[in-house]
Amino acid sequence: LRWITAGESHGPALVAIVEGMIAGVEVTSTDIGEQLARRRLGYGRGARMKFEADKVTVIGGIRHGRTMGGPVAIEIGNTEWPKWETVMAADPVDPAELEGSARNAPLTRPRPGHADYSGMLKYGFDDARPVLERASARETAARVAAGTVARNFLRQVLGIEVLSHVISIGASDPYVGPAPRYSDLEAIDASPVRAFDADAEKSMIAEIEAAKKDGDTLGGVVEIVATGVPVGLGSHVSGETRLDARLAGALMGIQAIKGVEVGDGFTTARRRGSEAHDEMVPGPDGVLRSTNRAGGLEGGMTNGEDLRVRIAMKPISTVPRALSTVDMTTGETASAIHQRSDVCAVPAAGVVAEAMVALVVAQAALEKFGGDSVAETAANVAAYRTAISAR
Ligand code: EPS
Repeated sequence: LRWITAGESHGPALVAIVEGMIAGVEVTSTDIGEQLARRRLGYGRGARMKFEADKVTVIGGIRHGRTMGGPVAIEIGNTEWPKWETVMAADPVDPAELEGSARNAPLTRPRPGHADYSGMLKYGFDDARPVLERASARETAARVAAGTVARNFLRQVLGIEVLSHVISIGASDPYVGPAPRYSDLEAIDASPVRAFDADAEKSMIAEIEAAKKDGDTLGGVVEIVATGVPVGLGSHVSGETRLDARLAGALMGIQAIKGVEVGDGFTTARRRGSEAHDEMVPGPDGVLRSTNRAGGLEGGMTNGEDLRVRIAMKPISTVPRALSTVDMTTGETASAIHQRSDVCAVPAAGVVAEAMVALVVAQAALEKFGGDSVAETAANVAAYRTAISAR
């Protein structure tokens, strides 16, 4: 399974292509739209979320609600496009048409924390526009669309569900307690900060309100959980086949993510071995664990427990109270670019992270079980389950 996205924040559309999905997976544009709607939720989002609608068109790979085995291509139209038609035109435009356009004014004051500065130098631009258009987290809409195909495959063929919840925003009191179940997802999505717990939610909202008042932005921590994962996805045999490495890579690839923790991660580093691992006890259908500190991953393979990973998101780098920078044209001290911005996009990042986890787990599942159709892959999964339950 491979996936790729194309498109700019203020271009006509984003496109996602998922290649290598088996035939027979049930996916509709409504399913994709529902996931995209979840990504738009969240207290602290900026004005654009109010008027940008995600317009989904499936371009290929799905017929009558089922994948056909070919690449699945999904387009998400930017409803903002008419305002950017000239500034972001693919074909050359008459310079007179751009004259006096505020939208086209060169952006020469890179935002600390953003891709602007390195991108301008690396790609040889005097204007940060071509960098920020692609660096923008608008692109995550395409990832969520791609992730929906993986999600539906995991549910239909393996009974795997992927969910997420926000642990903390800024310096809010972090959630401590058991990981939620898939049945909790509706309640989590109903929380304006996608919190699992009312106290944690209150503390997160207070943080966002305070940051907003101060013209500031916030990051936070999100936990992603996958339930129903069979033993043996990923492999210990090489660094690049380890599922934890692949999950970390995919999650770090989300805009603004600065850290990934598998299971109890950094807390486990402070524990003694006797307190760090998940002891095994015999159960009716195989080995049981009394704890899940490892986050469902041992030796780079799933161990049958829930997958549990956390991501750390940095505060959005478009800070309303603009930071100091250098104007790349004049070389003088300046205030960083500021247009509009979100105060906090941590709740949305959880939905994006679910998509990335779904894609990576689906990729590992297809490697393990193979097949070209739902019937064939499901039969392979059933045979494996029977084989391991006999041990
Ligand atoms: C983004 C900046 C904002 C967000 C955008 C991501 O856009 P603009 O600069 O046009 O105000 O609204 O997010 C989305 C449009 C989205 O759908 O998530 C950025 O710089 O990352």
